[in-house]
Amino acid sequence: MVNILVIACTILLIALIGTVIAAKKGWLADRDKDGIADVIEDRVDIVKDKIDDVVDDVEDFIEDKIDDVEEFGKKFTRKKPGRKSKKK
Ligand SMILES: [Ca+2]
Repeated sequence: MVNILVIACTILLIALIGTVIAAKKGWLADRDKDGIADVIEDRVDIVKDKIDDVVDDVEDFIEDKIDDVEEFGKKFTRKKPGRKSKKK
């Protein structure tokens, strides 16, 4: 199992280096001339968008949970009405 992962990573790395070299050499289109081929940048943008969506969902979920916990905490820490806090 680990071998498959290592091989997959190696292939990806070689492919990445290959496209970077190809972009540098001008074999692949590179709009902004940063050495990263457009093909890769477009892919990365798509992946980033997907990650952003997932992160937003997770953040919403966590915020909901924090609200729940705060509501839960308030029930226990709520001061009785009319009682003032002691002065130091
Ligand atoms: Ca580029």
